[in-house]
Amino acid sequence: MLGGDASCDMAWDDMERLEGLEGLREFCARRTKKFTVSVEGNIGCGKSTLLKYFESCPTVECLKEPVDQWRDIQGHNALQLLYEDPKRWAFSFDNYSMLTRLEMHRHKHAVPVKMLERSLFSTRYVFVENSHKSGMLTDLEFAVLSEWFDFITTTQKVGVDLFVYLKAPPDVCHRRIMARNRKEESGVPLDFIEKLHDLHEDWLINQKKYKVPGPVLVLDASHELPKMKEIYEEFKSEILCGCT
Ligand code: D5M
Ligand code: MG
Repeated sequence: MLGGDASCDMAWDDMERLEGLEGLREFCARRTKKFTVSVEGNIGCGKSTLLKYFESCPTVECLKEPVDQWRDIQGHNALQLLYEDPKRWAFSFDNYSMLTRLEMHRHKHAVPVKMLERSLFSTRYVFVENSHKSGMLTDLEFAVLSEWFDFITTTQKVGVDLFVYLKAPPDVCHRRIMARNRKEESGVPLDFIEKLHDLHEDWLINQKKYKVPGPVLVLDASHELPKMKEIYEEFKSEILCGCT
């Protein structure tokens, strides 16, 4: 295993004595330890695809990144505004993004594994960090978001048992973003993806400025889908913290 407190209070093998859906419910009711896995990585690295792959797994509940919510905050498309005029809208966007992340972290799951598409931590250590470094957030706006983050992470249950880092070269991500053709992202420059890549590396690999609050499993996400599916299968047990 990967370290961290990933021990189950009841062996998954015991499932064999508890059959079918009823057995799964019984198992879940008797467990006290559940797992939260956060899938991290650059825009276009394949996070949604990985979640989709594990969605049908009865031990997993997947929570997609709330992009649709960001596109319609009481009629406002925050994602579009962010890309159109980041200096004006980064604070509003990141503020709201943190709220929706907190909702994901607090979501109670009945099955053993909750799989998140990104976390509060990547919002702060990658996106907010990048917006500040590139002058899209003023020092004051950055300080406000940082204090919110510190308050939330010290007072709320937002723990993550495993970070799965889908690592892919920026040019590969950029190509996939252009191919998926999300209208808000049509003008995303490669340079932006490179900056986000470096911040993911700083946080999840080098752990220079910020520590990762959990173990990290790094997967090479540079391949096309058929090979990616093989990688998901190979690492299924690790990705699901043993709850396959
Ligand atoms: O796509 C998610 C989209 O949302 C992508 O355009 C980046 C954007 N995003 C996500 N979180 C943030 C924050 N916190 N700030 C700015 N932009 C953000 P995906 O392919 O799932 O990464
Ligand atoms: Mg996605």
